[in-house]
Amino acid sequence: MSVFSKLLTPVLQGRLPIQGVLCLWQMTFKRLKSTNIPNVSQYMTNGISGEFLENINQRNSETKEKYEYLGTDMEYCDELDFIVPEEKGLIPVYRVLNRGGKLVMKNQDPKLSPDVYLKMYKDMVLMNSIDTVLTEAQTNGVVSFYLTNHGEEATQIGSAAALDSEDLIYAQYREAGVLLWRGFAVENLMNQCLCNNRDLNKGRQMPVHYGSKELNFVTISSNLGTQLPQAAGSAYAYKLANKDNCVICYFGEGTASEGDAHPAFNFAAVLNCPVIFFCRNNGYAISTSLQEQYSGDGIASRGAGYGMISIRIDGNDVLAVYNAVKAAREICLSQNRPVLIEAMTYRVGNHTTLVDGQSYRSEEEVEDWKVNHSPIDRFRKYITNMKLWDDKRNLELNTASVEMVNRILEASQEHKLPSPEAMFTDVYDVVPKHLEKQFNDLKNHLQTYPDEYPLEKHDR
Ligand SMILES: Cc1ncc(C[n+]2csc(CCOP(=O)(O)OP(=O)(O)O)c2C)c(N)n1
Ligand SMILES: [Mg+2]
Repeated sequence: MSVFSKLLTPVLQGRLPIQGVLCLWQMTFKRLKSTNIPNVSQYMTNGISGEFLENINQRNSETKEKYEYLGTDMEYCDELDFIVPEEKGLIPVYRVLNRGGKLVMKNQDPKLSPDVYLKMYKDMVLMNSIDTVLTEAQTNGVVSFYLTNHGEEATQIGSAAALDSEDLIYAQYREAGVLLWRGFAVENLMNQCLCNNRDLNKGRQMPVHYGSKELNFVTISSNLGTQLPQAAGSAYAYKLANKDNCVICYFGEGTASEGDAHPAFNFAAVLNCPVIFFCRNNGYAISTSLQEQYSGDGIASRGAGYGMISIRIDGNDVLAVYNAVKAAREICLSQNRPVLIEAMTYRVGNHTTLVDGQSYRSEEEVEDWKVNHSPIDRFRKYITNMKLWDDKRNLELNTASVEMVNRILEASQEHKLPSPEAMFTDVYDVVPKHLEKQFNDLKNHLQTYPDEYPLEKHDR
């Protein structure tokens, strides 16, 4: 029996006055309005006419009734409308240059000076040369460990170029190009990888764990994700101090699955912190592919859930990276809020020198990215079209760059390793008793067994 019949039968039988019908009608209508979806379905199955429902929906939208909830106003909807992520479509990828290195939209041209374009290109080539030389050095036993940035040069150089030198950087480990852009000497980089006595970390870190106080680059931690909440905290401190600078935090898409990512995103958004979360989505977390890592639309889609302005960009297009970070920086500082950038790129090299082989991906896939999607090649085409570059200069740069890196590597090998004492200093203002004891034990041990250790290679 429909609602109409239920109400009208008692009236026709004289058991209920017409005022009672109106009262019941109002109650029914009110209930439908306030409880929306489940009741609509329920009444539908009880046989309410389509016209009746249309009237209710129309009335609801006319009155624009809101679900007021503790300071927020939400719209009602009268359809059982689940959010189905795949129906929303994938977030598009912002680009400036197409694969052929041509500007797609004139109004997206950042119009940087020729000097900046040339520095961008040269730093990308330099990064590539350092990777090539140090990978070989690891094979030859000169360094204990290394990891390359091959294929991801544009994410690093494009983002670094868009920042102010006083902006604070938290990196993961695959962002050495950011340091190079800031002026970190190749010597510093080599000394760190060789852990010698010129290493700014005094040999107390694994290779590639660079850091530079002078260049506002916080020393890398191996533990994935630690940089994320630290970056949110630093950005909060910057905001409280009214600094005109933001923080940028780099991380891989695999690291976005670490527990630390959640508090970082949430604190940054809730406390309105000026931090750019820059995710390098390079397709893999060691051997784990994207399909095995997440089932949603990548990392950019997560931003909205936290209330963060977000964008997905072509990480192999250095100008797209530049424009996105430049704009993100402005949003951070003018609106005091975090921005999430997901840069789509591809890790061409092995995860590290410890993880050899490509059993988790095909050689064809790697080759395709290397040959057809190279960020360096794309930008070279662009600057060549602009008549800033040519093949001859390119050959000279590549040769000179590898030679220079090799020279610096050789010179770095001349330096001694830090003294054993360096393990015990610098952490505490005054060396605590237990460390002092350990140091004395070590000294005695080395004096007793001097031939067992290559002490001549260390500072005294
Ligand atoms: C807390 C923690 N868990 C696991 C590891 C081991 N680990 C080192 S790198 C890595 C993959 C990270 O992938 P991603 O964040 O995508 O960065 P990518 O290497 O691709 O640049 C893992 C699991 C670690 N270092 N720290
Ligand atoms: Mg990754």
